[in-house]
Amino acid sequence: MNATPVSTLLLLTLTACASAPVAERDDGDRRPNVVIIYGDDVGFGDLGCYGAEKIPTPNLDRLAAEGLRFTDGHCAAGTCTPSRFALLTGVHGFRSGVRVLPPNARLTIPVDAWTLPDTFKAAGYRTGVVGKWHLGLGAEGEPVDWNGAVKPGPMELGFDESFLLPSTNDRVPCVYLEGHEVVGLDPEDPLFVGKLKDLPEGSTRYPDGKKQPEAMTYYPSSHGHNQSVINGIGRIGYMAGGESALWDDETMADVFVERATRFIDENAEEPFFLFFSSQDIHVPRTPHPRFHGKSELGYRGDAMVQLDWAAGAVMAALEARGLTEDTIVIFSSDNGPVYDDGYVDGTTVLTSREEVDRGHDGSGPYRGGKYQVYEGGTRVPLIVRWPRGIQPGVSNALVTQVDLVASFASMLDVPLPEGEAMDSRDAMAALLGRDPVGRQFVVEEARGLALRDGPWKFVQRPKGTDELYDLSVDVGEASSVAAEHPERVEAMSATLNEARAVGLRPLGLR
Ligand SMILES: [Ca+2]
Repeated sequence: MNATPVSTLLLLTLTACASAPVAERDDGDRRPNVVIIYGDDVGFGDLGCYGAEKIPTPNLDRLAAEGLRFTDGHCAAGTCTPSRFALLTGVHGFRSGVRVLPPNARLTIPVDAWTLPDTFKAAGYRTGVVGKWHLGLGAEGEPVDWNGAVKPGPMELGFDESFLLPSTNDRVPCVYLEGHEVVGLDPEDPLFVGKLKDLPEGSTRYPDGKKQPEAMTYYPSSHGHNQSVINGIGRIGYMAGGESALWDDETMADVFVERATRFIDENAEEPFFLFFSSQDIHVPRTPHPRFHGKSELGYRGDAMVQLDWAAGAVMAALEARGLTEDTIVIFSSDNGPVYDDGYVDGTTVLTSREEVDRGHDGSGPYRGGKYQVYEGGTRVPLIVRWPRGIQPGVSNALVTQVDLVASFASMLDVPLPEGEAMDSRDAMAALLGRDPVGRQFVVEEARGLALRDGPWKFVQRPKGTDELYDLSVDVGEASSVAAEHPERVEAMSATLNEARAVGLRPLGLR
């Protein structure tokens, strides 16, 4: 351990603070339930409590008012798969070359890796995941048997229960997966997912939008989401068969809320961990018609209103069971905002250089969004509510979702196995509002890597000029000051390279 005496002392202090609320509980060994409500492509500025004026989000605003709203909370990466990988493993995606996965990709998380649900299970929790997965399914070298047992997947990674949108809503297969099985599949109409040339004879085919663009009746694709057309929406990847199992896009939020409510009801007597992973507001945005026109921003804004409704419904399920006081609810997102991400759905922003859609900036004051290593890519809404353990307020602490594994392991006195969750640090004191500073260093990943060191932001450009921003005076990363601070650039570059090699935790860097 290379930790300096100061950081060792600090870690000990943080650990002591973090375990206090559980130890002080007056009802024996009962531990708080934990529910993560995870948005998809929800930007810093997409919630009312973060400044949105054209999207009503009363339920999330209430969550923030009753909890701690972070202004410098980060997901691990500017895209979905590496971000979720890091959330669930405490390891940055770039270490394993994790990238956004194509349909039919294998499970990216090794089944023997330590995970967030493993942490809760080790503390005696029931664990469940409902919603978007996009971390792959099945073993390397073995084709996934969509008509049999689809595994390994979340059930092999520590989740007791699983109800999934297997990939993304713009990718095939467009079916739900419960446990290891596709829901509602008719054995007479088997499901095929794979290459166009391998589609079996005689099974239901979904028209290729490239050849039959008129099949895309919901709205057309803007760049290549056209390999299969399902429910009038073009998708990435080819599928055939499984007609009885096809999901209905417009009721997806209702289906996930119903499943989450069932999980809460069935596990109300025991501590539980629920990962509620919404498809909103990822493309294709297909909010239920009852949400149409509820924002001033078309499908994207209306999908955000739907997500807010879903969050409210999950909170209502907790309230109905009298679990509000006993449950830590975390709301966040897997990456920053995007507007046109493959469909002509009414957004006016068509390139990543523009950020404002009809007066609404989904990344708020921050630069960029999804796919980008600027703050808008990873600085996302982060709200933590726990009436019994958190004073409501606003925290400017620098925190990252990579730290959830080590933070909950610390809170629940679960030892992390040697070498696991290597990028995850115990940040529970910051998450509970008892440490106003949080991390000194945070790695941000997108198409490239960046490092935060307090207010300083270093963007590594292996094929170009490295960038440096002082967020204390340039929150929008408008002008790089790398030329004025060569020593800081060199130092942050060295820290990032070192972290890339061994992880921040082994380096002892806060
Ligand atoms: Ca995403």
